[in-house]
Amino acid sequence: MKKTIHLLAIIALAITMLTLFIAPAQAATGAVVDTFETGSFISIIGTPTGFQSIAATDDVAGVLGGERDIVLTRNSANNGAVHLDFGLSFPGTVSYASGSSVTGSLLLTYDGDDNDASNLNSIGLGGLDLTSGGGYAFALGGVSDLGASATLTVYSNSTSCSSASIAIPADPSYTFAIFQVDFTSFSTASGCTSPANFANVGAITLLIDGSTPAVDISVDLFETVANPPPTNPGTGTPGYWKNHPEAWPVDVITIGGRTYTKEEAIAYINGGDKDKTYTLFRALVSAKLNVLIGNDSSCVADVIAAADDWMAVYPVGSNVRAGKPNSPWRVGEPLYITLDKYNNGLLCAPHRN
Ligand SMILES: [Ca+2]
Ligand SMILES: [Ca+2]
Ligand SMILES: [Ca+2]
Repeated sequence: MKKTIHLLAIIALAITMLTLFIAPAQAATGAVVDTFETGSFISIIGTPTGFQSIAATDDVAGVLGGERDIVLTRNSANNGAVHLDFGLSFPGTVSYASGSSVTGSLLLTYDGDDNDASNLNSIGLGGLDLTSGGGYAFALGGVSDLGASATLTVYSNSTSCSSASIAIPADPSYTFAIFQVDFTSFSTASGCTSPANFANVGAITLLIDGSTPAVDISVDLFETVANPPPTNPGTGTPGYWKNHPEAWPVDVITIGGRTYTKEEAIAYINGGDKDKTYTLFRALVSAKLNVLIGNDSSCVADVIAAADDWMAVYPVGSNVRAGKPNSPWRVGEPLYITLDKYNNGLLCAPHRN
């Protein structure tokens, strides 16, 4: 057993220099859950034999919720060793190791500063929005000599939680890799009756499975991944889009549930303004094209949807006149004004010029 641990330390030192040169994740970084810079060394060894569990909490600045809860468990019936270290096997890493014929698990919980590793406070993080800023996945960096699985569980409250597992393949060369799991891959976890809402998160757990005897598992990164912000190539007005058919990103466009070819749409854009359906049509076509080429749509997504609903009832050419007290344009005009501002680069995306 001791030999195994010593050998591990030697391998760790030998590989430390190599790991420094491994490229970071390609995706944009979202919220950090844990970087495992510091933490408690915990060891279970000897008698009483069989199941033993040790719980601890680490208050660490930079860890999600300010505190990491730890439960290290030995499941095998013998008196062998299960170790947990931070930074000893590899710098900036939590490492789990068990002796031959010894099995166990490591549970890390992020549920706020409750000073209680034995109980889960399912609302301890206070309704964190993991989707803000484009967050869409978790990234876990790690390695295992014999292979292991990590199960992530996200809680919105005690009855709404979702989980997903990451398989860490066996790699005796100890080359750290980054494993990503999308929020959409999660499903309702056992013990819960409904899925978690990733925009309202109260706790996150990471369960590392040590059911393979003598397995070594290290994790150096636990964070969320976000889509890069829109590049905002710039918006065009109806005048731009009708004069630059070659710039259209699509050949057909759907407005109010009806599909128009590029040529049909440009013909309608060239229509007059007495019938206000033409006015909203050209603004909506332009706004949709501006979004399709990669402009930020966050400030107009609702208005585009509302304008689509309006044009489903009043398709282009249905002769809606402005002015009358009960004219549908009283609803349509505010939508038009917002879309026109967006198309002129006055809202959340700049003008193309
Ligand atoms: Ca806690
Ligand atoms: Ca604490
Ligand atoms: Ca807790």
